[in-house]
Amino acid sequence: MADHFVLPPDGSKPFTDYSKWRLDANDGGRHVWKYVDSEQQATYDEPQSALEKYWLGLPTGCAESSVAEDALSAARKAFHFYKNLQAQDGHWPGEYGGPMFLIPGLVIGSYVSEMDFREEERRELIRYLFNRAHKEDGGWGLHVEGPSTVFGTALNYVALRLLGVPAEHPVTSKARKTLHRLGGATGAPAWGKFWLSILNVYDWDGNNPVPPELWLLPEWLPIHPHRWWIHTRNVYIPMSYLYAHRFQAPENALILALRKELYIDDYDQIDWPAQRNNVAAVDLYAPHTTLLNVLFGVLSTYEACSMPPLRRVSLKKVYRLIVQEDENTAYQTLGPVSKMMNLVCRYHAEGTESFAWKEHYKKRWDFMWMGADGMMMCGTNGSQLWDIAFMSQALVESGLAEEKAFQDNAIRCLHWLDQCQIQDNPKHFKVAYRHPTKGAWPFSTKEQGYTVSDCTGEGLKAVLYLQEHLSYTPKLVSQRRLYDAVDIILGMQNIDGGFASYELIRGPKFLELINPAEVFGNIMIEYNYPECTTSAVTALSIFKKHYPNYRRHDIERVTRKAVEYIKAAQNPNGAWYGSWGICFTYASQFALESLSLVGETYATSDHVRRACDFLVSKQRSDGGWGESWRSCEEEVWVEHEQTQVVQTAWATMALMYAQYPHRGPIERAMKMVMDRQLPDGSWAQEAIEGMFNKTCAIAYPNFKFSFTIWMLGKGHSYLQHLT
Ligand code: LAN
Repeated sequence: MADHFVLPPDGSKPFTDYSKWRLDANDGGRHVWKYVDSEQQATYDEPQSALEKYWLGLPTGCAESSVAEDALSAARKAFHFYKNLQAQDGHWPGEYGGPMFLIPGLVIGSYVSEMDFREEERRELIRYLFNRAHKEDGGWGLHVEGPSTVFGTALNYVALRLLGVPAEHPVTSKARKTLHRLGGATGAPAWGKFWLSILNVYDWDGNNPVPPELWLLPEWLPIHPHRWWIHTRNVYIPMSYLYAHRFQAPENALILALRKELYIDDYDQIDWPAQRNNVAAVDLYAPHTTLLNVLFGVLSTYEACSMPPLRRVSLKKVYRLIVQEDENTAYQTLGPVSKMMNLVCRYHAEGTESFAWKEHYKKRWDFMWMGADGMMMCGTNGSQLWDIAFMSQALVESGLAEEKAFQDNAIRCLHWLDQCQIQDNPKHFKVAYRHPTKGAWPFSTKEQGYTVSDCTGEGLKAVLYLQEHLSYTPKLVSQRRLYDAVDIILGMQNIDGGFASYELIRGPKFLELINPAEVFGNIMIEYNYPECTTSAVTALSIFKKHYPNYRRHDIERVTRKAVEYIKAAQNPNGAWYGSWGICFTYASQFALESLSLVGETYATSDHVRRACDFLVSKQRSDGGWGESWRSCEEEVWVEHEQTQVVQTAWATMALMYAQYPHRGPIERAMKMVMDRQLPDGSWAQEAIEGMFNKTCAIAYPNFKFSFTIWMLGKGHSYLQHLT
């Protein structure tokens, strides 16, 4: 097959036969796309499902009907469509793309570890990068909607070359021009420099030190890495291992060619140490502080004189942490960056015949998603729990779950949520610096196995709604397990009342001064987030309604303090700044849900009134809201060119939590969302929905179903009760 494939000039048409892709999604929510070849035909002679067709961008053949008459009918029509996208096991699979620095890790990490791709995967990875290259300049940014950067362009260029695209192809030629205009790969930020060094197309001397010895510091020290934000430390653990070994792929013709292509200057003439702090202006978000530069200076001196015994001990320690992380997560690891770095470390230490190499090989698939534009690498192994939790609540709150046609769907939601709850602490627990997990829900799957505060909150809410508010569902999640979830949540409140993402805040704020990543903000420690805080406390208070006796006083105390934190976190503009979705619209929905718990509404609370007035002031003439991802970066409201269905749903939910007394804005918003509904009941994909670390956008395509259905269903009865 590889022999007949002539690389097309662009990615407008599929590079494989799309009717042959099948999704395996019924193994605890694991997502694996497979290509049916002749030997497998027997296993796959079932026709493609609507679910598969939808995500591949093929016509689904689902029924179409005329415009819905009222909001509830629109919600019903939407769910009639959306239930076709539910996997047999109950969850809604989906793409989780957006960041543009993940395919390079996948491709470079695989290349240097002697891991191949299937031919169809290779082609569609290429096609995805072709399709994501910016029309104007041929480069790539930090994420799909961001302008071309050195990080995005240099690394995705390398990925294409490793995947077999020649340097003279129109796509690579155009990208290379942009890379050179931006100054060449010497201006890549630290993580870019790192991947290029691994591949041996950038000199290790051009990197700031990443010493594994940090792990030998006493644990009580405020800067000890176990106190860092979990994603940052899990990236720096394998990074320090590979840095200490100065791991690099053996030179070959392709590597030598890349050394010529990536730079403006002659590779052998580059002054590498001078490149350590060279980051292109378009890439830079969080410049080094003086403190960090001084620290790097000291560490560089240490590197120069190197102390082998200390290095040996610390390497042992970081390698142990890598193995423990792999084993705790069944070789998924916490995220996509650590996934590929851990994989390279295991390859370096144990080779291609090891169990670890083979498991890592298989688990790459969990991050690879086939879409209409080709194959991408996702931000995690999916957003399974997060999506099903919102959808379950939407089903119950809209009243749709009571309808005969949808009861089976609701029961399947509950089954999935039941199996997803983590019932034990990690295998390697305290030694791996892990937070307890017993009773928690994770963001994606149980196998990945990390506690997230708000995922536990939304998971618990979803189970309570399904088990307690519906007459026909079995009580799959026992009282004991609900208590375990409550214990987890109660244990995650920080002293000032807020909730962070995966753990308690472990380190001091000044650690942010040594953020070495340059392209992300707020990554060194955990922070409180209004979104996480809301999911946690709203879950507690719904739980308390059904189980009034369990840890009642703790729940009341925690709720009070959380609400105080929420109030204190309100932005002067009246809204709340959101870190995980875009942006003021997203977080204000959550914050107002928190305030509604303690009876603070538009009529009674100044906080709520200011928030509503702000939101209403941003409603556009078509009834919708439209906020750009740039709000997160700039920390002020930035309008989007178009209004967005998902944000309109969030803003309207916010107004309803606030018991906003005027029907006009709510009615107009609902009408806008209904007007955009397509004949099959779905909504078209609009702008990207999610964010992280201030600068990077990430896709939540299932939100255009869950939040619209929720808002239309809730809005329908809200307006009926408004006098
Ligand atoms: C996510 C996705 C989900 C998200 C929410 C649950 C929405 C949030 O409320 C808490 C934080 C969390 C779990 C989160 C943290 C950071 C993640 C894992 C991501 C945004 C998905 C991808 C991102 C990860 C850090 C990407 C890799 C990049 C690095 C900087 C390591």
